[in-house]
Amino acid sequence: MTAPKSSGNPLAIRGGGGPAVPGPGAVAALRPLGLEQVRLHDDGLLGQWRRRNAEHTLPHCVERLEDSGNLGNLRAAAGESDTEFAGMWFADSDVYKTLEAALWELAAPGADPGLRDFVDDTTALLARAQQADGYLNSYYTVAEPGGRWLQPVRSHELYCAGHLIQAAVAAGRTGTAPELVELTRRFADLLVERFSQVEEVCGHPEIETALAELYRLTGHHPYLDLARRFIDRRGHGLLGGGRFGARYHQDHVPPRAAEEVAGHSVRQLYLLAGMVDVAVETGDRALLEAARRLWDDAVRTRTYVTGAHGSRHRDEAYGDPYELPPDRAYAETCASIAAFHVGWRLLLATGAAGYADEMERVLLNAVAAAVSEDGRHFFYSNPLHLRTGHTNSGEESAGHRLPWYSCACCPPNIARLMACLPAYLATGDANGLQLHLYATATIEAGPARVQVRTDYPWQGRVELTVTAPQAWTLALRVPSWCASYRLLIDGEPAPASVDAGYLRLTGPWGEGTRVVLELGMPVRQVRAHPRVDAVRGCVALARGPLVYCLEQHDLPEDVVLEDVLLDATAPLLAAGRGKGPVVVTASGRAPDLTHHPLYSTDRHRPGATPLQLTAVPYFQWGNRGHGPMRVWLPLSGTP
Ligand code: FUB
Ligand code: ZN
Repeated sequence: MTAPKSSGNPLAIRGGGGPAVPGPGAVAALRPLGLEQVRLHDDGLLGQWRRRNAEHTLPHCVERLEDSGNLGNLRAAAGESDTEFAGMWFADSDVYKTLEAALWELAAPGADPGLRDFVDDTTALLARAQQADGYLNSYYTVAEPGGRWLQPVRSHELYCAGHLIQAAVAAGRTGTAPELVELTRRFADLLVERFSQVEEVCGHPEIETALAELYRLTGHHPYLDLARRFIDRRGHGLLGGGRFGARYHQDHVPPRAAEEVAGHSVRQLYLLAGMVDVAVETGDRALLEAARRLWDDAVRTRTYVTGAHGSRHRDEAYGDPYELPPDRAYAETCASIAAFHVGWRLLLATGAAGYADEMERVLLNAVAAAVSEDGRHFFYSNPLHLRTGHTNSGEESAGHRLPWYSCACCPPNIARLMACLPAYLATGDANGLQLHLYATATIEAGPARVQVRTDYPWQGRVELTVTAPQAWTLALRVPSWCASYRLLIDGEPAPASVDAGYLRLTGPWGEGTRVVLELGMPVRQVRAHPRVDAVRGCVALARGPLVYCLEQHDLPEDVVLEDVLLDATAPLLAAGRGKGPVVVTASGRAPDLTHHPLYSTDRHRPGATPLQLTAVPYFQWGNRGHGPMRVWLPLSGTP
């Protein structure tokens, strides 16, 4: 078989950078720095997560791809084995996400050389599994040959292609595995040929953002045109409703006209990512505004305090406005990751700090909670309350993190996000540098060098050593949760005011100017909008960007977690950390409600025995054994 040549790339591949890098002609407020410019050190929380991902999560995913049959599927597609197709019909996407993670990871200093073998072997396997015309999908090669492109609602063919493209973009940007870029382009060219004029879309968005990224990498315009077409074809009923209905697939209203997020939350958020990418590359203000409007709607009415999206188990969907039950929260890990991706894109497009606030919230709470401390166990759904007596420990409502899932979309998604974490810390332009996420890191941005040292998010002190040209501006995000802060320059208090979420400090910069930002982090009682009925009369404890929770583990054995009431007026203290996390102590009480009738006219009175409560960061729950947990705490005095 001879493969047709790729349509050719009129421009050289634009290497460098990390994920979602706007092209040279894009209308974007900020420019990413890229992995090669940001070094995340291992001695902070984010650095530790990145390392744990490299040493545990990513190797675990690689092993699971073999054990679960994903790689076997591709071998069968290559005609090298006759094993039956294993797993979900979109199992190839797990391979692509893991491949993407490995490619980002290989850009890190000291990366495990074994990853290179995985990349090379998998790339070679994909090349063998690819069909002569560029088509690549093991399910429709092995399990349903002849079914190609026949089931756009269900098939996930373009979804899988999208993840392949994202892996190839990582290969291109890190200068690794050019063969992967080449074979992916042959498939992408086939998509352009097949779908440019045929009015079809995929049931699961993903191809839109992927094609826009491939355009950014290659400069090949048909990829961007097709991405835009896929967005504009949505909302016209092309998917035909089907079992799940048009809203599930965001096919009920054109994305440009939509006022509310709807349907399957991961699909909605991947679509939003594509909308922003296409908008900035084409200068399409209306499309960008539509994406901002939908995002605003999600954040205003359908986002958990942990930053997670999508409350309904049924259809893995967004609920109605304010439908945010903590115990039945679906809050899929992939939706949290997608929310982070959308936040990043909107931040780049607009420069507005609120998007970075959301990135931080979802990363440090919802995404972080989805991985165990050992990096090898994962949540798929992320409840904010695991009830005493929780019995449904199936995959969609697991009471503890599982090593893998029959639908394993989340673990490799975590791996690919964590592998390129450094790329999200900062942005830069000719005039300066904007620091969005705080972590111990070294950043080289053109003529400037910034060394960041911090114990964030445990402490609010961020120390920077800056070497920069005289006319240069350092922008430091002051998170929206922060009510008071202090700035010191070379040891002297410096006046500073926040401009649209950032402190903007312009030189003169001497060699090694020392800047210290102290973000006040008192413990806060956070209340939900009263329409979030499920948590009326409750507060969530938060400190800095972290949301806290109570675990049964920290209560006396005879106290039932659901009986605990927090004293509304008692002081909330952050307790020192030693080697562990900063915990929050509070006082409360726990009337024994075991025999309280399910319904009665009595108002139960809080018991008299005071109780010392210890709350731990939500992201750490479930790491000291299995047991009940809750974020939203009823206040004493509230029936
Ligand atoms: O359909 C592919 C992935 O599987 C979705 O993004 C997840 O929600 C899960 O359903
Ligand atoms: Zn998932």
